[in-house]
Amino acid sequence: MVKLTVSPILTLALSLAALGPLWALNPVSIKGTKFFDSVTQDQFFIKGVAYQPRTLAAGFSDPLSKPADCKRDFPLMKDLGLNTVRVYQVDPSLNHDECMKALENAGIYLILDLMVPKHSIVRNNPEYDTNIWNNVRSTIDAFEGYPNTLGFFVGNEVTNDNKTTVASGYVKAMLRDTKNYIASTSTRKIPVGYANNDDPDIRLQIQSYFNCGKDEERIDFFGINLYEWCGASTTYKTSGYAERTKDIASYSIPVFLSEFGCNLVTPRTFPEVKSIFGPDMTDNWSGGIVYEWSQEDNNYGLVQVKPDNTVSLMPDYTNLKTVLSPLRPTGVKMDAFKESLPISTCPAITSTWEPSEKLAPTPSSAACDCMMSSLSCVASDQAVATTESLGTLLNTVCGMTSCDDISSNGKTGVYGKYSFCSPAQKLSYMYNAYYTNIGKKAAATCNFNGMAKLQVATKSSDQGCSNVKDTPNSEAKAGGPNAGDQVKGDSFMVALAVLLGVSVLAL
Ligand SMILES: *[C@@H]1O[C@H](CO)[C@@H](O)[C@H](O)[C@H]1NC(C)=O
Ligand SMILES: CC(=O)N[C@H]1CO[C@H](CO)[C@@H](O)[C@@H]1O
Repeated sequence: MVKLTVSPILTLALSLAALGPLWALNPVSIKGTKFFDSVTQDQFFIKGVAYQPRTLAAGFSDPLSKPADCKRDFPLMKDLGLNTVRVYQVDPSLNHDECMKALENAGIYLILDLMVPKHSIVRNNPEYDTNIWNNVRSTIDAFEGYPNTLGFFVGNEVTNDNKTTVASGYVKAMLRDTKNYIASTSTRKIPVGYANNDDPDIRLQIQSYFNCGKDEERIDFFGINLYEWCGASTTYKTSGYAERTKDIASYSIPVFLSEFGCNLVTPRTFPEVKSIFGPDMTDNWSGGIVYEWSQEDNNYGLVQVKPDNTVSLMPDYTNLKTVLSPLRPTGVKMDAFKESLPISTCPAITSTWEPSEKLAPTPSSAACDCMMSSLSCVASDQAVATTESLGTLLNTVCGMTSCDDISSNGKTGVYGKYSFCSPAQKLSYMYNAYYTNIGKKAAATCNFNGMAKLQVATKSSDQGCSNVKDTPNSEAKAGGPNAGDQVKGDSFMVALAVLLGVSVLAL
């Protein structure tokens, strides 16, 4: 019998290794117009599916926080030949380790949307405030450590016609902040993109807009939600797909279909898949994301989630697998790929393309907190609790005294010094302005039917407050196991396991 003495560090390595597979997916990186596996240097084509099951959940639900569902669904996606999921909404405060591991085990990457309905830039009345930005930062914190986080979408169809173009300026401000934040907090340059709708009036402006200007204000990849190919009687040429390929032929960054799969003819047979992953499109596109995994009211499902929480495959699943499985685009190798195209020219500002070149400032909670501590009259708890009517309350006070300090105008490029504060903070600032300037600090003027209340200011004025900057989300990072450390831990384990394998063989 051979007596083995195992050093403590090897024991540690063994027990860590027992926790999960030793391999991790190689991060995907971008060179020019294409995605590549950063280790093998193979070109990477997105074979994706939109993943946001909502059948059994009332309202908001984070699909990457439900390990049982993840383990049910991801092997089926792998079987179908998919390598990417697009998720639209998560809750950054929940734990995603198990689902991200389950994704990785299935060889699948994540593209995650950063804006959720509750905290988003609204196309008809765009604003970019601390609530939105803090949620974005927390989401980046929660996902940047996973090696299979392929990218983030900074917006999805925000501007969707020629009347809502100002909103794109606010998205671009958030893009700038998102890219700067990733650069300062992440060990890996996770790319950031935008998903466009396919509005004929403005799609080319949007495409150019997000790929023009300064480095930090440009997306790294572009998605088009494309539903032009409906049914098997349509072809690459007649569907509009060939036209869209011309639109992007000289675009300098990777483009893919961030959603596809028209369902005017059902069950879907996905004839477009042969073009997307074949010679028609692989020179110019990087794949696509079929809409969507689970059957919902809008009838796009590949699978049906049943009441007992199991799934059954729908005809669309089988049909997609049939067309997808023979297609294996190989593309080019990263080191051999030299093509480099110029960035886009910014679209001219016209009556149907209105965003100002001057972007909204970076929202700073620290600036708003500083301002709040200088106020003597603030919104009452009752006012803050009535989130829906904050806008109405603001309109009322803005009818009485100037709201310039809290307003923003993305068309003229004029942004008030507290335009990025939360609605409740803005209301407080305005109640205080009314109380100070019009009410001459008479206690009775800080009331507004119980919506305002007096407080003791801890600062004598708000001077300098608007320039106070936030630091990166240090609290969020210190709060729990940092996913970034885990990744480093994984490669440490791989290295140790390799050493261990060698020494075991040597025995
Ligand atoms: C704006 O969009 C509408 C709806 O698509 C279209 O009818 C109109 O012609 C467009 N306006 C301009 C100036 O392009
Ligand atoms: C419309 C179209 O197919 N455009 C281009 C796609 O990519 C190839 C290779 O880079 C070009 O030669 C095509 O002109």
